[in-house]
Amino acid sequence: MSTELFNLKGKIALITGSTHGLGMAMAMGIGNAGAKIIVNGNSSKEKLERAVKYYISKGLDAYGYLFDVSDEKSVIKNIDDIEKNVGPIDILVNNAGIIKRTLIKDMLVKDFEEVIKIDLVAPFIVSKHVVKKMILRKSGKIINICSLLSEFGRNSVSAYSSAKGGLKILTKNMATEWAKYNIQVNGIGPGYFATDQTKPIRENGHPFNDFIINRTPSAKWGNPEDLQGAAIFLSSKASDFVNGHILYVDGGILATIGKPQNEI
Ligand code: GCO
Repeated sequence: MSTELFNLKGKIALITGSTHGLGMAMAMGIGNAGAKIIVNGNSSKEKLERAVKYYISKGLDAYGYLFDVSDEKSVIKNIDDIEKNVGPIDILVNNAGIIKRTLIKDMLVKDFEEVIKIDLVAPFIVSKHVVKKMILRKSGKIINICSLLSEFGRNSVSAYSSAKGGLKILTKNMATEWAKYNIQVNGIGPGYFATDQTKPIRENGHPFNDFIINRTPSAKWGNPEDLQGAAIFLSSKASDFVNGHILYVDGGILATIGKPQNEI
């Protein structure tokens, strides 16, 4: 049956940064397709526990692990614990990320470095240690959450787009090194989604809100659930010969140069 291609029953998926936002929506999708969900957060134990309870209340099999994805020692320890206590990580979604919106001339080096550390170095660290076990099993799926800003610049988000541009190329490097072990590494590039992260540029009459609606052929912000299809596809057998691809889910922004207000 064709739906079998997308069935994730019996799989275990670690989704970093899955206590809220896009990570949570993708984890829900992957969980509803049958996988056990490893929920990861770093900010607070309570928030993690609340998220795990939420997943369980929705009928999913979910387990929480609190760790900082940019701390290599802690990553190694938690991956070992997950594999020992829950089972092999079949699917890794490198989703955890941060953004700082400051113009380049005003941005502190330490702030630039912090964004690069979480958004680019951490996916390298987590993948490096998860893949070692995937290589032994000759099977695995890794999804790096890139961004529309893997392709574009924008005022005030230089560190974020540098990291996301780097993550796009890192995805291709991972695919190059690991495809021969039957490990597929791909990326998802979300466009503009209605999440907490975009709240400051979306609400209270912020001009960016109208700009995005006008700039997006679908003429709206994405709903986090819109990412579920892409996440399931790249986690499943359906994508077994797809390697190093970035799947943009952006309502068509990348397809167009945009339009003036009056359409013509
Ligand atoms: C911004 C947004 C973006 C989005 C998204 C774009 O300030 O431009 O927050 O960074 O989060 O990644 O695709």
